[in-house]
Amino acid sequence: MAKKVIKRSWAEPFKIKVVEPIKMTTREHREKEIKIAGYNTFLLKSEDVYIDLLTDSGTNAMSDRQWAGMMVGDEAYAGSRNFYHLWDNVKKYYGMPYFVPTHQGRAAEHIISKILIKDGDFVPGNMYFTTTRLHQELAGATFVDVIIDEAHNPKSEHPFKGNIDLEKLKNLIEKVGAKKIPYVSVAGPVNMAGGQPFSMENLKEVHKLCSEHKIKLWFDATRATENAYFIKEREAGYKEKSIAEILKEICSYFEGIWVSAKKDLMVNIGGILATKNKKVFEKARNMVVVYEGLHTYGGLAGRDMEAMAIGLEEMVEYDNIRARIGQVEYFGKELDKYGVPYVRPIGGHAIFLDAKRFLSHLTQDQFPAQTLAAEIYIDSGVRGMERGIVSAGRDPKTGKERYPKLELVRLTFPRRVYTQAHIDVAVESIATVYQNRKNITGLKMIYEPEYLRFFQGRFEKL
Ligand code: PM9
Repeated sequence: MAKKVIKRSWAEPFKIKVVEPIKMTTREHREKEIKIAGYNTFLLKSEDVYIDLLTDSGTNAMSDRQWAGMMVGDEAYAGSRNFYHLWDNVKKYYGMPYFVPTHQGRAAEHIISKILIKDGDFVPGNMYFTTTRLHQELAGATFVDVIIDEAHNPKSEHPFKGNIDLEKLKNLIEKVGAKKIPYVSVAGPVNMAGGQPFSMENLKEVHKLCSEHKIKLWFDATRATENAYFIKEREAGYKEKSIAEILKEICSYFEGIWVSAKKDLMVNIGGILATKNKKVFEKARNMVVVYEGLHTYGGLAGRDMEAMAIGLEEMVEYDNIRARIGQVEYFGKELDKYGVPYVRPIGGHAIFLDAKRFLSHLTQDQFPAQTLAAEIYIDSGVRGMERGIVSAGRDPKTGKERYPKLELVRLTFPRRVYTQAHIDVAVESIATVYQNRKNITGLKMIYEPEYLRFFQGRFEKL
């Protein structure tokens, strides 16, 4: 008898018009290349990579509308019409009246950190992000992690692991005083926690507490539509709301946002700094001409701003986000068949392998996640990224290693780029490495740059 249909599958809401060939290399070649790259997947040449799950940053496939937009770039030095299109959409989708474009997210982080932070300040946040914390520290602040404890536990199934722990935040306010806290830095979903969202309920509570102490909230809205998707799926009262409505409500609790447009907006380059505060905006508009370019292009070409403007319209389409997060879910569920440990629940943009459990025979000083990312590359040419002790770096005051609880390898999905067949190949490779895990030895660091060492650090096999 024929199998009974019990569910209807979803599919991507697009078809493929342009393709870019990729090539499979031999294991021997990959062993040589990863050694040359100092066992750092950031230092590989992309032509030696088969399936590139390093990041979803600037690696997304633009739509035909976005490519058409590139052709109507107005490359005037000042007052490009694409800037005004982008500004209109920043107001429409984030609800922020004032806006400065930047060449990417960290440029916006640099500017806003310099404007808001004074030497000796404290910036609480829902787990650190590498570039965000660095700019906060370089501006003179100490970052304080106030995320809920569950976020540091890869096995916890808490649906909103991006939530802020109100007690931790209250304690910090009591300890250092509200005047020493220029803003609370909120990201969602939280990248380093495994793409985990915060809930609207938690955001409202944080906003209430901060309002009582006259502390502002600033939002890293880099993947905000994914947070909005999880609120729609998991939080009571939001099922019938659109992604655009939820995003607007989230932003309403913030004084301002910064965005790496290379993610949600599905462009190759771009950043956004937007706010409701006119004074902050005026300072940002003045600083952008020092570091980025005139305030109507901020280090971007007119065509880039047009692709961003159109990306803002596409990023809130439910079917797009459903398909994107659906890919990550599919990947996780396939890994379950082989018992591969990864951060639960499945997050927004990536699967984060739990390297501490995967390579439980290695100590954290032997860089398990760095080792695992290299081993997966050697096995199949699939490229992921370390998100553990190397990414966490050293405490800037003591110079000591930070030893994060999470020691992860991130396998990230560029939007609209790979198919289910690519996922199957990646899963089989990870499962193969898992089955051979006992034979894997760790690494030692032989070159350590001062800032963001995960990008350029080099390692040798122990
Ligand atoms: N994120 C990512 O791969 C690219 C650089 S770090 C490997 O996840 C957040 C939440 C990000 C982010 C970049 C930035 C910086 C800010 N916030 O890369 O400078 O995930 O555009 O943005 C990366 P830019």
